[in-house]
Amino acid sequence: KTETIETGTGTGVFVGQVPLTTTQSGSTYQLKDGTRGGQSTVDMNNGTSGNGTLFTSTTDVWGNGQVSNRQSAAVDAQYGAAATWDYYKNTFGRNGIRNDGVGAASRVHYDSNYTNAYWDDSCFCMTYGDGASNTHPLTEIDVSGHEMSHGVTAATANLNYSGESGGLNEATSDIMGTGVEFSANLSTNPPNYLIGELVNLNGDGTPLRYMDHPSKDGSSADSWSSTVGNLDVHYSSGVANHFFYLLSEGSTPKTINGFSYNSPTVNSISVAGIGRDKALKVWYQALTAHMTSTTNYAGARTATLAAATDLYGAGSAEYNQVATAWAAVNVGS
Ligand code: ASN
Ligand code: ZN
Repeated sequence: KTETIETGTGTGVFVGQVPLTTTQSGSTYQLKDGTRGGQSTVDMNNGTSGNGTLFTSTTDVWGNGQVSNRQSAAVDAQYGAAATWDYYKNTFGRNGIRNDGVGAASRVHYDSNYTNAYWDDSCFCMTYGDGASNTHPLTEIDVSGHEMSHGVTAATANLNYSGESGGLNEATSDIMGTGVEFSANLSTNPPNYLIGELVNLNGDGTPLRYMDHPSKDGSSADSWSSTVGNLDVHYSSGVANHFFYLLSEGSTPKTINGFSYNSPTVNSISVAGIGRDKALKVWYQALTAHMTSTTNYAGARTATLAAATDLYGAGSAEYNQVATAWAAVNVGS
């Protein structure tokens, strides 16, 4: 059959109504994006094995925003994958997760009552559960960006997923996932420095993580100490998430898109901030050019200073703010 690239319309659980790049094959439409490395979304039908079933439709209209419609979570996943692809391409010139032009598959409706999402290098695919009672899918856009960024990390610095390097691996996913969320700028999901704020994984409406003040989750570290590497990687990430927030926005409390931020002051150090776009460029350059599998927090400081030198010059205002932001989370100098 002849395949053509089409533009359909989807309504997701979290993204609202969005355009989707789809494939028409004969009289059937497929949730497969020929403009972004063939990225597709499949239905795992609440099972845990196999490659799932590609979403198809007789019309190029997908989902209705309700979780009871199996296509709605698929719309979120397909749109999140497209937004992640576009973010890396447009911001860093990166052509897909491995920079080889190949798109990853997204698998939705994995298992039953599965309250997680994950990236898997071996299938080059990402997977979303349906959450509690199969009614809270994990398909929020910062989760898409977070998980796919694990693939980027694996293809670049390959930070070991334990100890301080594991915290840096996790923080990289939170940082880049937040970059994806801001770039998508959804009216249904005003971008912010919280992680997973719409998924309600805690069951009480709180986000999974707070980049401006990581310890608000009850477990994450706001600043470095010699024992931070003993924490779960989703908590030792707090040091780098806090660094990134401070480097982006500075330490003065502020409200952005209706979200209020208030970072704890450490070592009595104030940070001015260089803006989110520059902070993201510094992190990506550090990840792809200077970090290795064993980089720890001291090494992340060195790597981001080297990145700031690459991008803005040694002794630039940006370089100095990188140093100040690390000092403000008790790393280095
Ligand atoms: N959702 C989790 C994460 O990406 C899965 C894991 O524990 N690796 O961090
Ligand atoms: Zn992660």
